[in-house]
Amino acid sequence: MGKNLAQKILETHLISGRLILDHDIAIAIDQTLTQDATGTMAYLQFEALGIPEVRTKFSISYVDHNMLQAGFENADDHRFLQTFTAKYGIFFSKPGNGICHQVHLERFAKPGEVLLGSDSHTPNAGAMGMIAIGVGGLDVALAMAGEPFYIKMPEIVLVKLKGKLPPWVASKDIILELLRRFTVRGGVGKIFEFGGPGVRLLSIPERATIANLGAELGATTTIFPSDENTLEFLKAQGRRKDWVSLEPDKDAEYDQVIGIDLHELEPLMAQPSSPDKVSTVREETGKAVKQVCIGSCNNSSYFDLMSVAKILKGKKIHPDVNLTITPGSKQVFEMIARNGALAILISAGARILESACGPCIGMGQAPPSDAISIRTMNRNFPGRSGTPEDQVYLASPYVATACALKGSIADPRRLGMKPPRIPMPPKFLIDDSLILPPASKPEKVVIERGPNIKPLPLRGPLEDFIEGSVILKVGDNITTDHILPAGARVLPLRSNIPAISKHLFERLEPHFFKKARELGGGFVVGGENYGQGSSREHAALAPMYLGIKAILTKSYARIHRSNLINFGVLPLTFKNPDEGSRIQQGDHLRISHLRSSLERDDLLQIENVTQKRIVEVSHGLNTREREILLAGGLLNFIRERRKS
Ligand code: MIC
Ligand code: SF4
Repeated sequence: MGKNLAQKILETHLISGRLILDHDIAIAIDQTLTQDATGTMAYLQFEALGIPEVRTKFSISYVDHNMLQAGFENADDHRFLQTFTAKYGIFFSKPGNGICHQVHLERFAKPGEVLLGSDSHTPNAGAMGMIAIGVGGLDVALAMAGEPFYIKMPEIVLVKLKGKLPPWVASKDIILELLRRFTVRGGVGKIFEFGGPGVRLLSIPERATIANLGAELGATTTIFPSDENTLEFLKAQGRRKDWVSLEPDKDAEYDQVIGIDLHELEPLMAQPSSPDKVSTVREETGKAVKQVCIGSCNNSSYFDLMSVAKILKGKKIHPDVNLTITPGSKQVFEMIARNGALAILISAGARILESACGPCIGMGQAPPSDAISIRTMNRNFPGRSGTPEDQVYLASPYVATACALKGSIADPRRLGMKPPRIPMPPKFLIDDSLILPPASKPEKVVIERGPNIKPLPLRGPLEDFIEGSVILKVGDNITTDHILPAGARVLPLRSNIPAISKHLFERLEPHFFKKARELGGGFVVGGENYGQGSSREHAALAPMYLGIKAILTKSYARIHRSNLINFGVLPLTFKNPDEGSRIQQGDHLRISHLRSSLERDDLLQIENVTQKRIVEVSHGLNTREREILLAGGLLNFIRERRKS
């Protein structure tokens, strides 16, 4: 039987288990990446393991999220990261060097390798023919310590691309089409592997746009073959030696095959406030637009910004529009500065931002009230931009630029010009001077810890009896942005769990923190796909810190479920989904003989004391996950294992 691409890479990294759907597997990790907002915790966790140096082939720490230095906190965290990485054998990409996924694609992603990153858009590197998975910081810490990564073998879905994209239709529209078909939970437990003749027509940055937004499907990852286009890109990055050819076998088998006829696509956009609320630009045309933001780890490449410059050349943006443009990396920034494209963007009226996440994560550029913001980003979850009741649409750079010119939602096909063609430069501008290698004398490095960096809280072993009230009941598709918001106010507290916990669930229930404190913890009830979106483990650490013992839902997003287990919070699902509507906020719940029940069976019985009824829940934990929970979390589990 022929092998698909994902199987080929997983097979060469398999440490235990079999590559059979839903079987537990452990895989070896070649590379890790962290960004600053998840990195400080990941490195504190790594430190707690007491290992002198990382055991991966390559590990890197990027600084791109917490870039607004309105107080000492972020700058202190940057110093911590710089000194920590120097000491432990990790590369450090300085603030200003760019957004982690863009820089990683340019400089480090390697066909055939496996990358684990503490950011949900790590699959961006799948464009380069690698298995790249987004996880919580603790999973990255363990990978740096040489531990394998554990996962259930995902379903492999072949997305067969046929034909050619019509003019003004971008690769963003391909992934928006997939989001329309699959929704934000349709990809859970799946790897999307792209193939078919249409793939050959997509450049690496175009593939990255698709791979990046695969995270919005809830997918484990997305992967493309490593072919001539990959070689061309790597050569231009001066990395010819990193190329290997990687294709699925001709008779490769897949769990599912779907097709997209590229020539049938048209410009699409995701309406507020979910990446899967997809409509055609045609349907939305004419609505007034007040802000356009081009950039983020999605659509901030040299090709994207050159296209924007070509369209804007000699024109001015609409007077009612604020246009921001973020080059994805120093490489992109410097190249457009040197070739004059930057001058075109400035002259058209754009506000140029530094190479960082910026508006994507609410670090500035919150849009005005009651106004439409068009963004080339990957997430438009409610309030993420920093403005409550925001109206953020996601679209390609073509659409975004057309909107900036018109002052309303506009179809780029009506711009009255030919779409720009940006050839691959024979050589990108290569200057890695902002990427610092680890210290040659690590023993001399003193780690700088500012007062914002507080020790990592841990819980003890799982109790045999837990009880408490349902402090909060929420609906379907709750994102980690709902659970623990980001933005300029909260992000600087990422290294300080006691402080950040005050913001837990604040968007849904402003008194959550106070209630949790008064009640000494309790339970949270959710719906389908609970915890979608970001990999931030703070959305599990803060509930643990406030005494939340278990979450009860209909289903979970992959990364958040692992994060809950890693920090000793039980992720339970209702056996009968109707129970989700019966259970009420305020109900008092009790679970007895928890430890022995967990060891015995998949089902647990919860006593709803208020309603005087028994609720059956399933934990769906495998043996390892059960042991982690019994130990009170992954760090306790690993330490116990190392002692014995
Ligand atoms: C995001 O896009 O939501 C983030 C911010 O990059 C997160 C990571 C974080 O919360 O620090 C992600 O995607 O994992
Ligand atoms: Fe940064 Fe936004 Fe990309 Fe997350 S999605 S890594 S916040 S640019």
